[in-house]
Amino acid sequence: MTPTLNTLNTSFAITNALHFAEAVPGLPVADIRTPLASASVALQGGHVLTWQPAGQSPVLWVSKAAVFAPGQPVRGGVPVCWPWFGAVPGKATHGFVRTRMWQVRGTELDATGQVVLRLGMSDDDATRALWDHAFDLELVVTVGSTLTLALTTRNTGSAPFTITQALHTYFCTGDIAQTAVQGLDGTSYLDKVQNFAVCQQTGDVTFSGETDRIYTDTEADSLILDGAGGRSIRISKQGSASTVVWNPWTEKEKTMADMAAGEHRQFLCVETCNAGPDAVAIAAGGAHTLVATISVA
Ligand code: TA6
Repeated sequence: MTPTLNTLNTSFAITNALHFAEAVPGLPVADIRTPLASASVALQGGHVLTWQPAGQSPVLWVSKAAVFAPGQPVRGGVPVCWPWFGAVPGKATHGFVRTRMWQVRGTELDATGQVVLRLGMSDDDATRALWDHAFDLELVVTVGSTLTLALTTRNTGSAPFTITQALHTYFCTGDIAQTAVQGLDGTSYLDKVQNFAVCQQTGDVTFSGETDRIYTDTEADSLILDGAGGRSIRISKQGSASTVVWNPWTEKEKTMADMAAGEHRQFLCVETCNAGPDAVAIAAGGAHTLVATISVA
């Protein structure tokens, strides 16, 4: 049962820092505004929608055509893909948690003025019908002049399980054709556009068509060079062996009802994951944490 806005604000609001409102009826969102940054986080999906550090333009991108409705994934921000990344026959792409309601477990204004929001969900009959394991999933979002997302999976069952996962981050860019991603030079990737052919990256990743790549065995920072926007965005990570880089370009964009015409030019995804061969095995009683830290360089 989703608590009412009144209950959420009574229990978790922070004066002059965080309060809950409804993006649309039935979709509560934590609205965060401090001297360091502003952000918004939907309880559905544990979904960070926006983040804008003080003095900067928005860093996370959301489509003008995004759908905000119960049970619908939102096109933008940081969708949480779990317990699988990508397509699984007969099941929702990117897992089931991005369309389920998460609970608020705690809120805090820390000593440095950052807002810390703790969200979580665990297994129930509905999730076990989709994926027959007992789990607890917790996302800790730390909002300040940097943005950190820490996703912890706990295996609360009596048998091991294996997951793939992603913090599927959509970043604003002034023009995708003037955008590059550094940090992946010399690595291997599975190219979804070429039926997952194994390829080698040489130099920066640049964009001149649909780009959909799982870079495997990659733990280094990525740096987005936004030439048209005149800034760089750094993505540091822990507990992540894969990096996905995605832009749909023109033809794939046309197939997406929740992406407006031409929007592919204004965003790219650099995703902090464990995908493809980089699946994570978690023993009974074990845990794993995936962390992404985003900063404007
Ligand atoms: O991470 C890239 C990708 O797997 C693309 O293939 C594309 O499907 C994208 O995710 C968006 O997926 P979604 O289910 O959110 O439309």
